[in-house]
Amino acid sequence: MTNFKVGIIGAGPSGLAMLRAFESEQKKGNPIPEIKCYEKQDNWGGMWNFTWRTGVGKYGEPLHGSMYKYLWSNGPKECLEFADYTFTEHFGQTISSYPPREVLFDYIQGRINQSNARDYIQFNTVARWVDYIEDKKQFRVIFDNLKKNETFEEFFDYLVVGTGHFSTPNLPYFKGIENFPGAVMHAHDFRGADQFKDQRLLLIGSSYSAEDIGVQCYKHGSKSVTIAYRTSPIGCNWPDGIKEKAKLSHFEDSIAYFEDGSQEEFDAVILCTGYQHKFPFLPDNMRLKTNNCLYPDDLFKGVIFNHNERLIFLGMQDQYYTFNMFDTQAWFARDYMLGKIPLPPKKERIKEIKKWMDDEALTKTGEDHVDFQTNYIKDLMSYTNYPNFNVDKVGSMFKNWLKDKENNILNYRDQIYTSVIDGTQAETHHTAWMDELDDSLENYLEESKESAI
Ligand code: FAD
Ligand code: NA7
Repeated sequence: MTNFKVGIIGAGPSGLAMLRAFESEQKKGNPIPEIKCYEKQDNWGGMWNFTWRTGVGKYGEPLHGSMYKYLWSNGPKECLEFADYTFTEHFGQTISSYPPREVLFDYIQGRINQSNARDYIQFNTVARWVDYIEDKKQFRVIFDNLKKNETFEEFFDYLVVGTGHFSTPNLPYFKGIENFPGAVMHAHDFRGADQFKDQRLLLIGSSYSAEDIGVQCYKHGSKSVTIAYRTSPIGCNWPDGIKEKAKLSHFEDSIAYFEDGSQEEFDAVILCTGYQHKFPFLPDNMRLKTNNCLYPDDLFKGVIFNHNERLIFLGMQDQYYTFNMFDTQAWFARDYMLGKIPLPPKKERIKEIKKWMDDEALTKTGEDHVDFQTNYIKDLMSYTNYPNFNVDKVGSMFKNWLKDKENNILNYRDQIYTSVIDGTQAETHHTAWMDELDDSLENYLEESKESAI
């Protein structure tokens, strides 16, 4: 064991990637530091650990989960596949390209269950506050053991923050919304389409949440779905029953007024207005301050905090790539902590960060964003021994996925892709996505049903 100690906050896909990265080094017979991971929920998996709760959790903490019933992967699984653990290896059979939440959760667990990673994690434990002790070059972290209702502290030489950033809602005010008579909620509190059956729904925002909640509510029987965008529409070929409208102006009771002069009555409003990067346990000088973008400022290689080189953030970017990006970040962070990757002087780091940020500013289309993140991952991979995979090919799959969605938002999940890791071509799911109302693992893996497509 090396003589330093690493603290990991969060056991979602990012925190678990960090544990996996160290484990793979250990398996090679190489020394690793002492590691401790703290997770405020009672299980791992982060967002993928579904909760029926809203508001606060069992112990009164702000609830982390934003996922909902009937959530199916919103991108091809081949674009997020772990390079060291394939879907085929996990399920022992070929599956479709767009599995439901429970299936992806199972896959995440499958990889981490191969190790003793659970022993490193203390569940029901929330990070409350962090200090950096300059002369010792250590972090002092105060935690609450929620179950025991006890506070304790731990010291670490490196601190890895993997607490996600799709959990604290961005909740803008719209004039008159306080008098809207029906349900008003943020996407964070949406737990499924059932309650909106036969209702006229207004969704505010025009990104992933609006797109997916809108389509799900349409699928599960909402009377109509209207998506109000601020800057630009999602721009799919919407079916009758879903439409987009420019900027919402205000509400008068149940009527929404739009800036084009039109008005419409609604039964419910869901604010799909995104999330805030929120780190209530970090003091100002260690807090990452960013909006949802592809290259947050102050993070060297998108990972190492530039104002404190021992503070590491994982998964803070807006995400096309997910699980495989967290892996490449974790492998980079591991080799940096182990002293295998030297840190350039701060001036050079600032220059490099600026270069990436300038490049992001030049991106305009979804395809540009995909290229940007593809290049980012390729850069990270060039530093470590994360198993090589064809990132450019994954980038091409993402571009096809963008086209699929544009062509037909209702059946893009019926398309199939081929793994770049093991060459497995996905199976067509036994039921077309629009007809599939059962998102359970058992139903999904049932092989006997004949393909309906
Ligand atoms: P999270 O998964 O958010 O995990 C962070 C963990 O940190 C949580 O377990 C949390 O409890 C813990 N934590 C937070 N604060 C503290 C604290 N103070 N102390 C201790 N623990 C703490 N990605 C895809 O690839 N495909 C999809 O289809 C997809 N759909 C999505 C749908 C929704 C509605 C949302 C919100 C996200 C979706 N994502 C999807 C993106 C998803 O966020 C990532 O896949 C992934 O979960 C991010 O992993 P993470 O570990 O960085 O963060
Ligand atoms: P995103 O992708 O951050 O998008 C937020 C959206 O909210 C975006 O369209 C914004 O419009 C819109 N927004 C923000 N503030 C406002 C106001 N005041 N008025 C109108 N519209 C607003 O968040 P999502 O929740 O969609 O997706 C996050 C993750 O959750 C994602 O990874 C999914 O997988 C699930 P803008 O374009 O800025 O004008």
